[in-house]
Amino acid sequence: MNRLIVVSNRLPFALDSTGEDLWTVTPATGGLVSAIEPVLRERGGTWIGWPGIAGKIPQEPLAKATRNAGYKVVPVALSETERDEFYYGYSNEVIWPLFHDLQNFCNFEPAYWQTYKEVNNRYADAIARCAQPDDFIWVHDYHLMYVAEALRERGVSPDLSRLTFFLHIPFPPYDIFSKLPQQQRLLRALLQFDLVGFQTRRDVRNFIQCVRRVMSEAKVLSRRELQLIRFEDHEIRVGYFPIGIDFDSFEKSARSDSVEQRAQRLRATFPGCQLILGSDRLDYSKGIPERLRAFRTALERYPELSGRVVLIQIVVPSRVEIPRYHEFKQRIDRLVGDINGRFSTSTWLPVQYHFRCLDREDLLAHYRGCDIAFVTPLKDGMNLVAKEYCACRIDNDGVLILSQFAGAAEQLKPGALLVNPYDIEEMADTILKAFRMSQVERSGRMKRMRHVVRKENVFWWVDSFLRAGLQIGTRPPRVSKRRLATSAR
Ligand code: GDG
Repeated sequence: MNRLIVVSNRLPFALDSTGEDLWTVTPATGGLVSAIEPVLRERGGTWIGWPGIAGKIPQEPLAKATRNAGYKVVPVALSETERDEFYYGYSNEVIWPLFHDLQNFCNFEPAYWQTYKEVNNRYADAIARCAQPDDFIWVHDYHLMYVAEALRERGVSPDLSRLTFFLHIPFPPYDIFSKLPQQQRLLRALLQFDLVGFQTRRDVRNFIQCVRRVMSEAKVLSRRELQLIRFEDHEIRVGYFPIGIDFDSFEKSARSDSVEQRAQRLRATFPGCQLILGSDRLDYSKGIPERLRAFRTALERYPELSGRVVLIQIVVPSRVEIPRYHEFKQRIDRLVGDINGRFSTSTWLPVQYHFRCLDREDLLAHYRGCDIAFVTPLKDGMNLVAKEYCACRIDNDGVLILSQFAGAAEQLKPGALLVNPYDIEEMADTILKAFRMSQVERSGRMKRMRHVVRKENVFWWVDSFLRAGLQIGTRPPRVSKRRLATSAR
C-alpha cells in the first residue's frame, strides 16, 4: 500500500496561546477535517498543514496534541503577514468568494498573489522533505492550488510519486473565473498535478470549459468518467468524487442513549412545535440571511405556522478576523432580532439562535431531534451538514430542504426538497410544504437519501479518489531533474 501524505492548509486542530507558555488545542470543525481525519487515523500516513498560529510553532504542545493521532503531523509555519495575505487575503478574499460566484465580495489586491505563491512554496518544501518514492501525495483545497507548480519550479520532480489534488469548493464557470487576474497562471499550476478531483460533474464541466478557453495549448482528450488533458509533456486526469461522511459512525452515535436523551430534551423544550434546523459556519456563502428572510416570509404568509415551528439556527464562528465576516454576523443578529421582535408571543420564540460551536453529541442531538433541516447555501462544494442530517435520521423521518446549488443536490435530489436559495418566496412555500408533509412521504424520501449517503460514504470517496490516482501510473524519471527520492532528503 502506498504511503499517504495529506496536505491541507490547516492541520486538524488549532493551537492557541492563552498566556506565556500556556496553549490550548482545539479540534478543527470544517468539512475537510470531518472527512479526512477518520481515514488517516485508520490507515496512518502523514498530515502536512498549518496549526493556526502565526509565528514560531511551539514544539511541546504540538507533540502533545499529536501523540495519539495515529498518523505523523508535519507543521508548516506562517508569519503574520503571510497569514494575512495568503490565508485571509488571496485564499479567502479572492478565491473563496469568486469560486462561490460572489465576485462582488472579491478583493483583487495584487500583493496577495505573490504571498500565495511564496506560502505554496513553503508547503512544497515540506512535501519534498518528507516524501518518498511511491508515496501518494494528496493536496487539498483552494489554498494550495500552486503546490505542484512550486515543486516543479524548485526542481523537485515527483517522478516516482503521484501528485494529486482535490478541490472541496465549487469550480466556477468561465464567465466568472475569467475575472481572476491570475487565471492563466492558476490553471497552469493546476495542470501540473497528475490528478485533479472535484466534487461534482458541474465543477468538472466548468474546469474543462475554462481550460479550453484559457489554455489554448491544452488538449482535452476524452469525455469518459475521467477526462484526460494533455498539457506540455504531461497528462492530467480530471474527475468528480463527491465527498461523503462516515455514515456508520454518525448513525451509531445517533442511536446512543445520550444523544437520544439530549434529542428528547430538545424536543420537550418546544412542545407542539416542528423544529427546523440550520447549522453552518459563519460564512456569506451559506445563505443564512436569505434563509432567515424566507422563514420570516413563511411566518407572514402562513398563520398556521405561528406557535408551531421553531427555527434553531446554529452559527459556528469562523474567520471572524475578516471585517466582512464581522459585518455579516451583525446582519444575521439584526434579522434574528427583527423576526423574534415581530412574531414572538409570551410562550413562543420563533428563532433560537446560537453563535457557537456545539460539541459533537449536541450537534447530533439536534440532527436527531429536528423535524426539518434547512440547508440553503448560495453555492457549496458539497455540504456535509445535509448528509450528516440524513445519517442521523435513524427512524427514516425528517425532511431535508436543500439548495439546488449545493454539490450534495446531485446525489440527494431523489429525496430532498430542492430550492433556489435566492428565491425567498419559493423557500417560504417549501417550509410550509415540509411542515405539512405526510409521514409516508417523509419516510420514502429519507430512505432514498440515506441509501445514497450510506453507500457513497467517506471511505468510498477516499477509495475512488485513490483508485483513480493509482491508475495514473508513475511517470518515468526525467533525466534532467533530480528525483523526489533524493531531493527530498
Ligand atoms: C468545505 C466546503 C464541503 C457544523 N456545525 C457544527 C459542526 N459542524 C460541522 C459539520 C460538518 C462541517 O462542520 C461543515 O461542513 P460543510 O461541508 O457544511 O462546510 P465547509 O466547512 O464549508 O466545508 C463544503 C466540505 O469542505 C467537504 O469537502 O462539503 O462544500 O465548503 O462536518 O458537522 N461541528 C461541530 N459543532 C457544530 O456546531 N462540532
